[in-house]
Amino acid sequence: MIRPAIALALPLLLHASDSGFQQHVVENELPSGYQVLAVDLSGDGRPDIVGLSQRSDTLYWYQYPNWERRAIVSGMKGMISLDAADVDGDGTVEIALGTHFGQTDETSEGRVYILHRRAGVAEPWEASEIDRLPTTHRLSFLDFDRDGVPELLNSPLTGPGCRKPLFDCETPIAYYEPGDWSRHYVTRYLDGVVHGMRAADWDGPTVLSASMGGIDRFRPDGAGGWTRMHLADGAEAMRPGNGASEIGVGRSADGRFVATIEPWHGNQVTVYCCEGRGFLSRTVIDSTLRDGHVLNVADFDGDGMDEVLAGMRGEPQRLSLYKRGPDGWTRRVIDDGGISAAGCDIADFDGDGDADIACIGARTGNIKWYENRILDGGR
Ligand SMILES: [Ca+2]
Ligand SMILES: [Ca+2]
Ligand SMILES: [Ca+2]
Ligand SMILES: [Ca+2]
Repeated sequence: MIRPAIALALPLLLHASDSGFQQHVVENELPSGYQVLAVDLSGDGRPDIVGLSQRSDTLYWYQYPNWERRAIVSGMKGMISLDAADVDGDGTVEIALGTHFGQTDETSEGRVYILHRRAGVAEPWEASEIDRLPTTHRLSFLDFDRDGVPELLNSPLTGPGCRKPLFDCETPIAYYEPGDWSRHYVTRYLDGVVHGMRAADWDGPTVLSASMGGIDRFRPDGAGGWTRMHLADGAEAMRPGNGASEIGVGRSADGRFVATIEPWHGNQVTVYCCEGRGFLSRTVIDSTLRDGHVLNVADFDGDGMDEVLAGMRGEPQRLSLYKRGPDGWTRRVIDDGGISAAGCDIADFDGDGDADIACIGARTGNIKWYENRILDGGR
């Protein structure tokens, strides 16, 4: 068998090392998985896993440690995104859930629900609809005014009137105040498809967006508004093949770096280095993804610097971890073909102090968690 010349495609990579992670199956029969969320729903202090499928009408959670599956809510259509936080201060989390997804406002109602837990862990939750914002796509809680109550961010895929194939429109990021859940805006003026939005703590609460217009950073200005900083344009190509698709921010020896998947559902893992240099250095550290859909940044080996996790839905369905060294970035393949990763989340599932990974597969219809054994000496 003739293997492709990976060295040509990955000039900055040395060689793949042992995975350093042990795989565990959580679910093998959930079609069209899209997002996983690690959150303690049972109250034992360990993260459980919520798994969202685009084809199922039921939202499931899986209880640590045996991953027994239970329904959170049923009768939902076109689920696309969720996040969890305790918004009413009673000590248990609520879940925000986005449904009725479609790529434009012609095809998507974009309903947003808050799910409240009832008494027992096995009972279905109560769903309250709080908004309809077409193409609702990324929900994330962030206490950006730091009053102890998290606001809910909602980043739709496209804005009003957006149409295929060029998606030439302005797209907002909205937020809701817990309580009356009134809708406000971080911005109304992102460029075309906004596939990625991440709430982060970057010298305070920060919202990062990845759109056809590239990478933007929003910070609360302290007076009820937001300050926007355009960090980079992303991939340069003919629309709609331009810009960025997923986004994360991490720590390096040279200050903060930003990592992305580019362009929309793209083939590149890209790193912008670094904050002290104005993110002027753009480095494509892998260009072999197909339908890249996962980008997470965390410190997996405990050295205080962050690595980049990236995954793809398309063949060869590879999940990889990238680490910056003195000679560039090296890749560690964590899963080679066993998950068409649509979403991953990072948590310490086994409680040994290091960051583990949970991912959900689209075509593979599965959920796995990957036990971090890097500090145990590899495999
Ligand atoms: Ca609560
Ligand atoms: Ca708040
Ligand atoms: Ca590290
Ligand atoms: Ca761990």
